[in-house]
Amino acid sequence: MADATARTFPVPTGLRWSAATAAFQVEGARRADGRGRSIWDDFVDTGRLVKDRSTAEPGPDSYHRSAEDIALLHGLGVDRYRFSISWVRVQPDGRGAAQPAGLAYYDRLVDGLLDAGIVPFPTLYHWDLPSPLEVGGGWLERDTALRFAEYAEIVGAALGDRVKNWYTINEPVSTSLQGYAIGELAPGRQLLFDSLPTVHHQLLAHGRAAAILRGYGATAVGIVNNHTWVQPATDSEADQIAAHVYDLIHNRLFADPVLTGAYPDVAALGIEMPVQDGDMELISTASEFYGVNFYNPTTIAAAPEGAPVPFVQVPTPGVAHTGFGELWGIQPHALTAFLTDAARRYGDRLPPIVIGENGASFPEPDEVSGPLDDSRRIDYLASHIGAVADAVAQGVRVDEYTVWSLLDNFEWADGFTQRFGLVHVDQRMSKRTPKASYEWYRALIAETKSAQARA
Ligand code: GBH
Repeated sequence: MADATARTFPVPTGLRWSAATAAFQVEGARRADGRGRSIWDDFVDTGRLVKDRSTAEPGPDSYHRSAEDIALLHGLGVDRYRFSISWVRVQPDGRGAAQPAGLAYYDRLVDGLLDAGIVPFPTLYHWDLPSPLEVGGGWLERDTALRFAEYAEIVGAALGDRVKNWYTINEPVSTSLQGYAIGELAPGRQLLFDSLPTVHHQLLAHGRAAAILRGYGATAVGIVNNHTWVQPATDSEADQIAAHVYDLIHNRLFADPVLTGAYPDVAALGIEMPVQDGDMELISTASEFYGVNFYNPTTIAAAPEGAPVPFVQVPTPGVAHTGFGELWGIQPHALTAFLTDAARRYGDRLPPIVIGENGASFPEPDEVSGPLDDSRRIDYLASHIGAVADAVAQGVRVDEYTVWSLLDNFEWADGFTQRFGLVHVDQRMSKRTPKASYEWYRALIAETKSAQARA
């Protein structure tokens, strides 16, 4: 059955395949080896901001079980593994000397991956800002970008001899909009448009870290943004304007500076970025790839008069949705539309695209006695890989596709209530049980590789 689903959709040839996780979501072991505190420790420890009040422990407990993760990746046959490095394991206070025990964990992980023939492709920052830096203003402050450069220096020096591919910052849009503007994610601030300096400081941190990592021998460094395809709820002028504004804020505010060296014109919205001399050159230094995380389309209507922001998100009509609710619609051609639009908009400035995350959660039990038949996840993945193939057929260069996630894990404010894994993980015993989608992805990778070998 899994195979039948896979054959319904085209599969692009020549792609590299990967699967992803992030440190805070899978590692557990929050007190091990001198690890410091991040804004996510603060968020979970309030005991009320996370849906099921879970604390990210033990979860997959990858800090102690990375050998199991590597074996699962090896079994899948992926070319690469996307994981993230925890800043507070490396620098417990977000500044100063490195913590050798924390770094040693990543050292072992990298060696284990290389031994298994898997290219390590870490993310330097996946949302876990050291708490002391947040106390000082977090990403609202330029100094945080400077601290980030220091952290990149330590990690580059430690791993740069073996790690050549890096993502700098994961989804600055989520940190800015959900973390600082509306407060759904850490650090839980509700600054609305006043959050926007966090955009510039994260992009600046990306630019500085990329230069540093290249200095340590990296051959591919890029940012990875969350992108969505924005459609107006109706063709009324008000909805079209609202959708345009949302597209500017969610997509172009993050992509334009990196790909064109300038922010889109947001002055009309009262937005001014704290740009200093040289920043835009650094931010737009050509990257070897552009990272795109894609989950769902976004349908936008004009907000009622007097609302704090001029747009509201409404369900995308006529589409099914994931376990995350009716706003997370499933519309694969929205991914094709985003990719082809980006290729048109940015032209030669757009480097090859790496899909850094794509995946879906559906309600699944915490305990299983064998492989879950997660056919809806298989459908989601197959149809989105097909959407990538459609974009490739229209001339977009996509080099890599990454499933979110290798493992069921701590889904931020939703705790362990949303499961994205190819591999089921129960919350308390950290037992890993591959789902049907794991076997499906394994077969897909094997098939495309043997097709390539024949070609
Ligand atoms: C990614 O972020 C994260 O990088 C990863 O850590 C996380 O586990 C994964 O995705 C799954 O959530 O307003 O209902 O339309 C996800 C970024 C931004 C995707 C908000 C969905 C819109 C939800 N998300 N977006 S909705």
